[in-house]
Amino acid sequence: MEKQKLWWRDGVIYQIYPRSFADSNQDGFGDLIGIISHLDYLVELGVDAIWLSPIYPSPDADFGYDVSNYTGIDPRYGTMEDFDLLVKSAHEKGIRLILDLVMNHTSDQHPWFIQSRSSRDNPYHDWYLWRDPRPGGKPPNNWYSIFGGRGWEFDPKLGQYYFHMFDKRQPDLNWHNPAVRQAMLDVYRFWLERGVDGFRLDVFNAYFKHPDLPDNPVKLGIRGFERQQHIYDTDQPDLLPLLSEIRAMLDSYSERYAVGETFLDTAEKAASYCGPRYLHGTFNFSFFNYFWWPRLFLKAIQRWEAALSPEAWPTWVLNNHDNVRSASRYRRGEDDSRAKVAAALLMTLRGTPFMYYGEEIGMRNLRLPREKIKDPPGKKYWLVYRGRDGCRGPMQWDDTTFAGFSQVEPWLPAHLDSSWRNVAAQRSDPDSLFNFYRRLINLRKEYPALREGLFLPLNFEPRTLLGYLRKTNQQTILVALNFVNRPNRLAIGSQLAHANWKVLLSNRGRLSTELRSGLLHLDPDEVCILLQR
Ligand code: TEU
Repeated sequence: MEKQKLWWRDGVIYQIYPRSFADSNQDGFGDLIGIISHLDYLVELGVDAIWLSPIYPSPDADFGYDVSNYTGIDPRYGTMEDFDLLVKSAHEKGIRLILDLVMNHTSDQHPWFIQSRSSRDNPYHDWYLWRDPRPGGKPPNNWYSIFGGRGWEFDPKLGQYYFHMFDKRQPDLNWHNPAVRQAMLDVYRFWLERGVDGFRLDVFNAYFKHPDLPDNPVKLGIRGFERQQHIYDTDQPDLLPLLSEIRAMLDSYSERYAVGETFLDTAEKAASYCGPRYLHGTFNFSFFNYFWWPRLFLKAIQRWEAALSPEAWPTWVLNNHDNVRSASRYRRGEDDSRAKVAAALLMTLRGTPFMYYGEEIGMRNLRLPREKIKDPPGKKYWLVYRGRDGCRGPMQWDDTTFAGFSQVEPWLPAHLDSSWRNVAAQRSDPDSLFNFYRRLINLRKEYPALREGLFLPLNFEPRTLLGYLRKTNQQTILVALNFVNRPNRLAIGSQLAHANWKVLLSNRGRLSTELRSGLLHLDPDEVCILLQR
């Protein structure tokens, strides 16, 4: 019998970068009413939940990932009434809502930090990681910021340094202080009580630092941050009890969810925080690191599957707001064939697929001249690294001047290809990437094997294609993905060859298939999904 459906396990989750999704009040920023007005679009696409990047008040040192009030809405996104309306409207349409909690650090403009730096004996002083200089005025230890430079910033008034893993305007909290822990758990409650269904935990495994703040051991690497083993500034043992406490709180409500962004992730590390006692899901970003090479994808899939305990549930991601968009990573130019193969991979693996706005129409990265760069690491390192703005461009709804995102100049420019790469155009084209994503999502809904089935690879050192089964006791689905732009064939073995197969989906118009030779012949860049009858 089919298991009862669970939205976060069986559904598809769609990340929205709110400032770039839809601008309802024509100020160049996306907003909550903009999202509400496109909920029907998300229903049409077939997603089950949306995750919003931070919508709290923020001075924008890191575009919302520097929070100055955890229980407010930034006026540029709207009001708390708008938020309540979003929760209600989304729920009415069967869409769950996930908020992004950024709790490793606050903004330096947060009242807690303003108090904290006002004097050494202020009650908030110990809410952050303040330390005296080492002899000679040197920083307290050798830690770096991942955004570049030393992780310690000196405050001349206090004569002390504070630690920041990210920008210096994002001071790290002292999670060993029970008041900090309590304040943060209260934030969870606040949003749970407003009807929020889940949370994405920003860099959760960096919350705790070793209480003695020892120097990290050094290793080979290019930049300071990469020249260290991060054994004292991340992944401390105090984290697990906290995750259990968060989980227990979530479990005291119905069907609430948490997915953690694993900082400096490996499959094994992400897996160690995922399961019934800890988080429902964690991110393993291995797909971000690869060229279009099936062998590496298969290795990453097997490593992630092997690392997770049997009770833990995988997540899969091709895109987020920190990385070059997959449509740009996998192919230059405007052909979407590979984007379709990638989409089919994402939607047919065992685990929850996470999509990122615009992925469904194959949005490409923006290319920005230096003076238009907004992202802090991009501004700092523009010669070698242009930052993350490229994947945060305005959503491309139609072919009007600002891509239907806004009627005024948006905060980042609309992509030049929006005159023809947009939702309106793809909606009316049956062969578009958008309609392909819809068909894939529908297949997931329709066939339990695609949601629950085991993942069984059919080829083990694949150079040009991936083939695998998704299999439950009742149902077998075969997925074949041709990674190259030429005809190809997958050897499937005699047992499968003699079964009776029905074509569920093909991007090459295939209607039937002849497998008795033991080979599945594939067209260039073909996605072929078959059901055993
Ligand atoms: O990202 C953490 C993180 O690991 C990234 O900063 C990554 O190192 C960087 O993007 C290089 O690609 C989270 C958020 O996703 C990111 O947007 C925030 O800037 C960061 O935390 C700080 O909150």
